[in-house]
Amino acid sequence: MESSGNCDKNPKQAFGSELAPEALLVSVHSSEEIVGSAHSIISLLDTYGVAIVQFEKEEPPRNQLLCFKELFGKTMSHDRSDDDDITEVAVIDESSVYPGISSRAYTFHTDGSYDVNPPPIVALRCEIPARQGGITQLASGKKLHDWLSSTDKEALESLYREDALFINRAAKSFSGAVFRTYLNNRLAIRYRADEAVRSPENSNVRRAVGLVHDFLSEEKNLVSFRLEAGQVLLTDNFTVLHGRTAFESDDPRKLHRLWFDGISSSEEQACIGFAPNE
Ligand SMILES: O=C(O)CCC(=O)C(=O)O
Ligand SMILES: [Fe+2]
Repeated sequence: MESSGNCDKNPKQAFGSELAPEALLVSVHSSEEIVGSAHSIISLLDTYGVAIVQFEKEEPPRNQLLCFKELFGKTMSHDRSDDDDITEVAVIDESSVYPGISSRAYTFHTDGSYDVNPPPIVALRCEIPARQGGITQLASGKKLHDWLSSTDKEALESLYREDALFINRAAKSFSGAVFRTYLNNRLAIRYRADEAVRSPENSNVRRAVGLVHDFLSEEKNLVSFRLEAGQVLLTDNFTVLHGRTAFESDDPRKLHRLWFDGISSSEEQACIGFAPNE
């Protein structure tokens, strides 16, 4: 299990547009050598909640995703995932209410936001980048929490309510908090804002969700870049929100996604979640 002593030293760092995407890159020759880069990858995840692994060798997407089991433990399945729990991310149904399988923008979200236990670690590997658009966007949940804490405590508190986020997806519905305590002294974010989300009934929550939307609309709070073929975006799903911009509907853009429980038997464990500013 996670050593909380180690995690106490890693409260995570808030980040915005000043963080150059290149600072998140770790170059690795092949999937067989991933353990040798574990320290660099986990350090980035512990600092910001995100790392981008660039594989130099051409290998099947499957190898370049499954190798992360050595760092992040067991894989977790999804409604559409295959026997290895891998899900293809491409234009599958333009008319679907779910932006993830269309070419529409996929706004900022936590993966598995409608599950009681969302995946702690998300890996997204790019196979074919978009010709135009399809830009990856990241936002720090820690920065959002710190900003609300210093500007509007009432709004922040309302986001801890169990009815702050109400999601309807497939046959599932879920009601939960945007911010919650996770493993004693750490916090986790859970958010999405697409068609699956119902407007909050409570007026404080409605106002707070409006502030979150404002935060996520400001360029200075976002890191944006094009994920290239052979790159794997790794996020601490409880600290960092991710999304992507729209692209053309006939674009062959293709990614693969795999979720991990974050509990590995290796020496180093990633610290999931963040600590708030005092
Ligand atoms: O298409 C992308 O770049 C992101 C996809 C995504 O966030 C997801 O499938 O959960
Ligand atoms: Fe996602």
